[in-house]
Amino acid sequence: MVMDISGLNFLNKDQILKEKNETDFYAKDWTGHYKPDAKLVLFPRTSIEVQKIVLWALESKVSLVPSGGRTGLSAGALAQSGECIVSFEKMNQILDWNEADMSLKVQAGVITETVQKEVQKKGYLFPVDFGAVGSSHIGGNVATNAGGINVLKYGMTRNWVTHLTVVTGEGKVLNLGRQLIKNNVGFDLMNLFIASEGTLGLITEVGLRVTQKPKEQTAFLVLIQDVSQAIEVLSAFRKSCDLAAFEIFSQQTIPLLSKHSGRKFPLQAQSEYALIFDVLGDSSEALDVFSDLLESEKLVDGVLSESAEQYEQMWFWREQITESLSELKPYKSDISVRPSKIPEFFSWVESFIKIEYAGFNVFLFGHVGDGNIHVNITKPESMKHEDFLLECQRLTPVLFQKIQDMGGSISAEHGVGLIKRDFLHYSLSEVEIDYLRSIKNVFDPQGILNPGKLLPNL
Ligand code: FAD
Ligand code: 2HG
Ligand code: ZN
Repeated sequence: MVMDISGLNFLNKDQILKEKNETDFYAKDWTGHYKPDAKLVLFPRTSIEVQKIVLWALESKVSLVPSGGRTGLSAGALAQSGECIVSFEKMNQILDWNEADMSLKVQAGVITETVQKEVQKKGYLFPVDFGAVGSSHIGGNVATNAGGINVLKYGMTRNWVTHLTVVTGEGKVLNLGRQLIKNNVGFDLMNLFIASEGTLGLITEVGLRVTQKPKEQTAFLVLIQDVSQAIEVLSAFRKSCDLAAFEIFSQQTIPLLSKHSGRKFPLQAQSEYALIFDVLGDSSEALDVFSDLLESEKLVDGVLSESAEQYEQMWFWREQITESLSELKPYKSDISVRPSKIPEFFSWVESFIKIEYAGFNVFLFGHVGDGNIHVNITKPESMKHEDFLLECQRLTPVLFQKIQDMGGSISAEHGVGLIKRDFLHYSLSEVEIDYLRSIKNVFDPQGILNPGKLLPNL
């Protein structure tokens, strides 16, 4: 079907892309696996232009897919049925900084790292942090409620949002939150749009609170033999130290990263898992805990950072895992359980893969401190990619059933998008899914916003 774009004459030439070889780039995220197909990409510069785009889409019966930095891992920003992409790339202005309020206001297309740097220049911290901040947009972070490495201390993106300007699927502009710290006037509409993955409205402006920068920050990189020790080590440090991040990765990731970078892992001893965590403030108490744990053989070995350079070198082994695995095109799942259940989850996954998927490799890593694990599985070398995808289809319901049995969630921080929408019932009851549908109908009654994402088809 040809799309009538005469109603888009409020946009300049450089705000519209029509050629397939150009639109494909904007029609997919990091998920891979899917074939992109978008008719059009639009680049609004203001909230008013976004509103006009929605009104045009309603009139022309066109579906819109919001697109941020396209680093999403759930195919949320994917267009595969000739939709129109709304890219926020040109909405990249920092709008306001207010020292007294410790608050920043930006357009939705500002890159996350730019927000971090801007806030740092002012002497403060924006603590949402993860491997893709150099490309992801703040609007995308809000739309997915991104987590990352600092959730243990600072919470998820939601925790930092004080304002959203949103254009709903009806073309109405809402100013929500108003950068207030306290604002209890009935239901919290602003929070409904956080983690809504572009299905309720297009986020055009974001107000963020910031916090104090820690005076000192020390990274500890330690080896453990058994995953149950991860939780013991977490508890031991948490009792007396201010922990920001607490992450785990299995030893199998190390040769991959070494191969990519030529770097040498700083610890020699053999062990099943490594933990990396940040201690804020004075590290003397943490050093005592560290020595006690080494002495009682709860830790195999460990180092701590003594300079900014060492800190960066140590975190490299955690931050770069996704990039290093990407050429192996792994099956990925992002799940959470209560931290106390992590050991049960690890041993279940490992023995399940060993028994049912001999020859496959499982890489377990993630934010163990908050119970969020990333399961990455790669195929045996001899297996064809299509066969691997079929095997993964068989695996997903078994994995999600285990998560349901453990009282966990099938999506911890990456969202639902397209890849998990048909599995929502493993985490939500039918009644809850019905309420989600009702909310969708309130804000997007014609279903033009990111159709087919987040909610299972009826
Ligand atoms: P996109 O991928 O462009 O879009 C994501 C979703 O948001 C889509 O549904 C899209 O339609 C919607 N959307 C985007 N912009 C808007 C808008 N302005 N209004 C309405 N809807 C919008 N995620 C984590 O949570 N923690 C991690 O630790 C983490 N690490 C990562 C590491 C790597 C190497 C990579 C590649 C990804 C990682 N991610 C992580 C996933 C991803 O970076 C986050 O989900 C991020 O928040 C997505 O932002 P984006 O701008 O790229 O959004
Ligand atoms: C991380 O924590 C990201 O590194 C990506 O959330 C996880 O690649 C993954 O599976
Ligand atoms: Zn993560």
